[in-house]
Amino acid sequence: MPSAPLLRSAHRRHLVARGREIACGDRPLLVGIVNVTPDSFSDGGRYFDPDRAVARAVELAEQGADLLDVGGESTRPGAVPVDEAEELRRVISVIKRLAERVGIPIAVDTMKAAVAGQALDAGAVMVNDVSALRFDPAMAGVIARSGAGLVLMHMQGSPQTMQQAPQYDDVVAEVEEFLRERMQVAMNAGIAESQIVLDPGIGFGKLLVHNLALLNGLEALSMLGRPLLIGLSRKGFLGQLVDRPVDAREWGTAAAVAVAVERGADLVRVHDVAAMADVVKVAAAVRRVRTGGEEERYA
Ligand code: HH2
Repeated sequence: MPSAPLLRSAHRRHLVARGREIACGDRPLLVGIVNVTPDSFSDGGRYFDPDRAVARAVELAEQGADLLDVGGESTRPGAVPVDEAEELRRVISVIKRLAERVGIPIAVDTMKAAVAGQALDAGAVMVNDVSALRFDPAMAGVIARSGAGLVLMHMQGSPQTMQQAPQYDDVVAEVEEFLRERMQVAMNAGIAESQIVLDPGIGFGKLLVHNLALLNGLEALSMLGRPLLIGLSRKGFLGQLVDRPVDAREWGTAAAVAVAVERGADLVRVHDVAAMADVVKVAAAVRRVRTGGEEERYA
């Protein structure tokens, strides 16, 4: 178990996205999900209309989102891939309008370099690439040249195949090794360490037991020295635990978000920003007292 001062310093992390400092570590950040898709697993179709997507994103910002993550391609298990022209049509106008309306940083959730490039031109400052630079060989160059923030996420297989037979000997060690290697690939391509965020990829090629092990193992991943993002909102593993449909998993999400924050998540990607803001505040206070010796703050 590392000493408290080590954990404390490990938790103040410098994240820079296109010259913009994003304060990571002092308190966990809420990343509001904006799915401009007809088929996302939990809210597919609800915000497919661009006006609705913009209205939803503005609402999330007003509820306290620290960042917005705008995506035009579902990555749920078995999702049908979207071509570049269609993905561009879905996300670029929404990002452009949002960049004029909200002050918080905007990320684009895409595996395609062309979508990332145009999203950055439209006002995004981060790219959330769930393939961790493995899908599109041009992606690393776009990130390096633009100075954009970059989320590198672990996934075993592809969204089309990932839940067929996920297999690990030691899921935490394997995810850690993968993220270390992808971070090295990114840096070799000219991306600065300060641009990088890491994500264990909950639900991406993982069984229930793997997702639970990763939640428990977040502190180990935290030792990679970069901010940790976790996306678990309404996901299937919660459905397995609480036996509820996707739109009734808010309490399950709350419990998992609390554990993730207490274990070291720096950014949580959620659909329900208003509710999760309180969850994050409470869990972050518990973490601070445990890892930072900040009891006096709550005396
Ligand atoms: N999860 C989803 C999508 N993108 N990105 C990161 N970095 N981490 C995640 O865990 C993650 C992600 C899946 O959730 P959602 O966007 O709600 O659904 P869909 O992919 O069906 O649009």
